[in-house]
This record gives sequence, structure tokens and C-alpha cells, in this order.
Amino acid sequence: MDRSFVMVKPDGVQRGLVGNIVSRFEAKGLKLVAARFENLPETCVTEQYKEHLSKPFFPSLKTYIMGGPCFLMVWEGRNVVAIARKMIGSTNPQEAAPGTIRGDFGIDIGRNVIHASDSPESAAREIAIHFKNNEVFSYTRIDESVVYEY
Ligand code: IDP
Ligand code: MG
Repeated sequence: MDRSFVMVKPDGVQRGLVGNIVSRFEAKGLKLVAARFENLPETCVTEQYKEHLSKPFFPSLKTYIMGGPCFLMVWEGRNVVAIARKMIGSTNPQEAAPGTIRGDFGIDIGRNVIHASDSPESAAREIAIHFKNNEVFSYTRIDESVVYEY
């Protein structure tokens, strides 16, 4: 089954949005297979966002992400990477559609509440940055046989 790395950023944690966000993914039919809080060390932030190292916003992005604990998750499901990107919405919350997480909860691009991997390759890379194999769990959700058309 496909997996994606999803992370509630410090603003989302501090605003008490973790439960709402987890509920949305659970209700969609996706399966939470790993989760924990972490104050991300600089090395992980740099690895996570290495494509943006040379961007002008990188210093403020690093300060933002290191500003408090993040809630790190791995979600599993058919085509979960694309689904999660749709559910979080556009990078700029002002352009994100209502009904998406960023569209419903954010205003500024530098406080956009949540991260989700942008491709299956990024997902594999990001999951490996943040989770050991034995921190990602395998179990059956009892609704799987009705969520999916087999
Ligand atoms: P994404 O999170 O939707 O994949 P990216 O372009 O990969 O968006 O940027 C990573 C993160 O960097 C964004 O989620 C946002 O927190 C931050 N960011 C991107 N562009 C800007 C900007 O122009 N100003 C401030 N922060 C930005
Ligand atoms: Mg990105």
C-alpha cells in the first residue's frame, strides 16, 4: 500500500488543530501507521527541505518549523500521496480552496499549518528521515473492505 509523510507544523499544533487534522485523514479512509511529537533538530529540517536550501525564505522556514513541536505522521492508503496533497491544499493558504486544511485554517504562506509529501519518491525519502522501520506499524482497519472497491 502507498504511504505519505504528513506533518502538522508548530502553528497547527499550537492552535490545537492536531485532532481535527487526524480526523479528516481517518474519515477519508486512510490509515495512520506512525505518529509522534518532535522538536525537529536543524539537521532534519535541512534534510526535509533540502530543495529549498538556497531559497530566500529558507531561514524563516527553518525558524518557523523549529519554533515548537511538530506532529509527525505516516499515512497509508491507495494513492495516498496525491490524496493528501489535495486534502492539504495549495501552499499559499490564501489560494487554497475552502474544504482543504490550508484553505480552512491558514492565511499566510509562512504559517500554512501542515506538510505533506509531494510525490511517492519524496514520501519514501521523508519517511526515512523521520521514522525507523519499527516505528511504522502494520494493522488492519476493519472498514478496509468497504472503503476500497476491490
Ligand atoms: P509545499 O509545502 O506546499 O510543498 P513548498 O513550495 O515545497 O510548498 O515549500 C515548503 C514550505 O516552505 C511551504 O509549505 C511553506 O511553509 C514555506 N514556503 C514556501 N514558499 C514560501 C514563501 O514564499 N514565503 C515563506 N515561506 C514559504
Ligand atoms: Mg514541497
